Amino acid sequence: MEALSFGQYQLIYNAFSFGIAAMLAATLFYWLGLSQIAPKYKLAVIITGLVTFIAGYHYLRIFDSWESAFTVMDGSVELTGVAFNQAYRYVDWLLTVPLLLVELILVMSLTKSETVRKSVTLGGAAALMILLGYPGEVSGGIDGTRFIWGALSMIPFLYIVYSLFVGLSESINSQPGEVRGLINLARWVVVLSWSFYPLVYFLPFVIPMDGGTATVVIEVGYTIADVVAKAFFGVLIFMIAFRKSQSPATA
Ligand code: RET
Repeated sequence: MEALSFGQYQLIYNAFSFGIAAMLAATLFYWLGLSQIAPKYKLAVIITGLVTFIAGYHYLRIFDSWESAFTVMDGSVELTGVAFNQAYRYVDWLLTVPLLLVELILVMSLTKSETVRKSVTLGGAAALMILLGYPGEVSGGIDGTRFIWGALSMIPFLYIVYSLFVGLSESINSQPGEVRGLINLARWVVVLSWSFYPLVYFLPFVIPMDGGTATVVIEVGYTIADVVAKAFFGVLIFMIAFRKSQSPATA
């Protein structure tokens, strides 16, 4: 990790603080709203809250690790020698990314065997994607190692995007009218917010930038993507579950 300017240090510090607040508030919102949800959809909403709770915990740890990595005095930022722990993000994603897909699948109320099959294949691909990205991220440099692991991780990523678009489109058409639009939107939010991660990962290769700028792009970029992919996506899941709970046909 390179030394940062005071502004760069602060920007990342505040992004992490925003991450903690957004994830913990989202958790409260979903769980406090559980009484509005029919029993059939409670599991999807409980998992939605678990995802943001796990993320809120990890943002607390990330924030802590960030503070330990630097000393700030009179506006000058120095490295303490304690490494900033990149692994928290990947541990978080390993747990939450498969759960996010399971959320989407559960709220669609498919048949039991289809639910299990889709959860296992998509959840498994998501876990593989994160495991393959990890060695590239922690290697530190913007170099060949980062590029190759990132490229390998793109394979399961593209499989997931493909499955969501082609595989789930059929099930979406059989959904009740009042939630079809919302489920379609949730599918788009997954694809667009998830595409943001590889974009952030590869951006320093495309646009030459110094180490400090690359750190800001990566940390702030992942944080924004996390809030959209977990907290905002969770609100959509909550709304789908809520509408289905209100409708006599699906409750
Ligand atoms: C990596 C490595 C480079 C290639 C790809 C990646 C994809 C990461 C994704 C992460 C999604 C995380 C979510 C988190 C929280 O909700 C690992 C950056 C494709 C898609 C959704």
